[in-house]
Amino acid sequence: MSDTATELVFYGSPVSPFVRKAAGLCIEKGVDFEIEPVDVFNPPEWFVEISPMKRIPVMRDRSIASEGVAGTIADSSAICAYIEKKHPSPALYPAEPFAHGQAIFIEEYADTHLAATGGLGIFRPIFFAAMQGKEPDLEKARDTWARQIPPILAFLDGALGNGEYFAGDALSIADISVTCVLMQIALVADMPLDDYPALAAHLDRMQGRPSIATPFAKANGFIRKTLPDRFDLT
Ligand SMILES: N[C@@H](CCC(=O)N[C@@H](CS)C(=O)NCC(=O)O)C(=O)O
Repeated sequence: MSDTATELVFYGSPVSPFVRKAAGLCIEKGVDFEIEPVDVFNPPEWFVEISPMKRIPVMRDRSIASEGVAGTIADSSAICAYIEKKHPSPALYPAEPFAHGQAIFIEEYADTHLAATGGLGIFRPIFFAAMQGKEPDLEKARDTWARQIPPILAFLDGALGNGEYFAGDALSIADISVTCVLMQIALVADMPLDDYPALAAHLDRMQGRPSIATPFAKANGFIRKTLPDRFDLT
């Protein structure tokens, strides 16, 4: 490791919404980081050692250790909570206790329910098929968009209500998580949100932030090489 190496490194790829979430938090805070590519489906041995769930991202804080398990944290939520403690300003977790609880819940909802539904039901059937030179499974993706995604979008739209942010009155980890995970669908398909005006407006505002736009542009550049066009799921 050279003396000038960035302190925080995320192992993974910006194609992962969870890598983009951690990257987005750092960009909002003005914290330097780098992304070191790891193919999670064909990982090197050293990565398996630091990723107990065999997932990306894993973060390393090189000020703690530059190799081995020491200094590493797996899971984007744990990574983001760590970075918040280490670099508290600007705060991306509400100080008010109830808003804090809400932010953590919305983050969890995005990372689990939305990510599993959109990832396994839309992103993977389209992009993984294309990567293998196969026809995208549009039947599955369209069924997911038509039947499983609407209640999730309706919940998120209702959670926003008339508010600008998901929790409290400022940007938080909840806004970053929802946007990163939702945009995984937009990597492979058109994502009309006309029936969810609060969520559509939130997404629009969030897409204007470099914390969202910059990592997403990297993912989009990668995806477009294999999949030049997005699909219409309606
Ligand atoms: N809860 C984890 C989820 C991480 C996750 O699922 N990452 C995906 C990539 S988006 C992964 O590594 N998948 C590997 C696999 O499915 O085998 C987090 O927030 O970091």
